[in-house]
Amino acid sequence: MSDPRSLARAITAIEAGAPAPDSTPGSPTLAVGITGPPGAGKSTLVDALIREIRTRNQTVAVLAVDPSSRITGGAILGDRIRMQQHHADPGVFIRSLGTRGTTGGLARTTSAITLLLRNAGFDYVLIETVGVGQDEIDIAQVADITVLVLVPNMGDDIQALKSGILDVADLYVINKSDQPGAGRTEQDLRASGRTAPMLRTVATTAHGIRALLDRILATPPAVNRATPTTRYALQSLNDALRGFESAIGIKPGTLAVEYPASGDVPIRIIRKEH
Ligand SMILES: Nc1nc2c(ncn2[C@@H]2O[C@H](COP(=O)(O)OP(=O)(O)O)[C@@H](O)[C@H]2O)c(=O)[nH]1
Ligand SMILES: [Mg+2]
Repeated sequence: MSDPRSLARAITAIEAGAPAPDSTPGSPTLAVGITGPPGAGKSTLVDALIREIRTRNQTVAVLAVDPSSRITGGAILGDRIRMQQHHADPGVFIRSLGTRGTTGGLARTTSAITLLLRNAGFDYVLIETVGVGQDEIDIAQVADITVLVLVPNMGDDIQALKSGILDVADLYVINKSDQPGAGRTEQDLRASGRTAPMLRTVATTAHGIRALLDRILATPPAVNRATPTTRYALQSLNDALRGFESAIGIKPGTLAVEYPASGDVPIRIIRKEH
């Protein structure tokens, strides 16, 4: 594994616009996206997962992506303090990414840095993102497995979540299951037609964390997802489209890259109807 300082320097360079590294074929890293609404307990869950991974003598890098830092800067600071206890551990690498000061978009940066961490040979890369906005759905593409963290009694709040984020999840976690209403959230998810597995956790006591990591390991990386290098290239193309939309004065998100699973079908840039 690369030493933390050179990793940190390489990450700063990527944030400043340096291109993604080439990917090492066959990297065994499992990149896991941990997404969900603010306050659902994602950082606490990541912290518990770090412990569980270390108990298994494996290594982990964490990317805390939090666009809310755009507004307060507080969320990232809080995460940093909470995760600081791992700093003395050479098997754990933690980096917060703000949206400020990144060149070419958060999605591009996250996907390039994830490649870097895959190359560095960590067993896991955990990517914590706030499950709001298109950026976050794009980031779910970077991960091999995406975990959506929800809480008890969500009811209508589930409908309020971007449906995209519900659909990209490979696993649903109902965290804070020490509070009543976990069954209600599960019912609401099922009622909305979602079929991915659901697990309950209490991140603050690590209840359910071992089962969660086992479940993550048992989940096949999403089928039809592109390789990390292709995903990075697609991300860059998407970022370029945002620039193009702005240049010709059309609504952001109108254009999309259509990347079919089958190699026989052409790749196209399409204009979505709104
Ligand atoms: N009761 C309870 N509180 C939790 C649990 N997990 C996290 N919390 C608390 O929920 C709050 C938000 O947690 P945080 O990890 O910062 O959420 P994030 O915004 O999703 O990263 C904190 O006060 C945590 O201590 C849980 O399983 N049960
Ligand atoms: Mg957090």
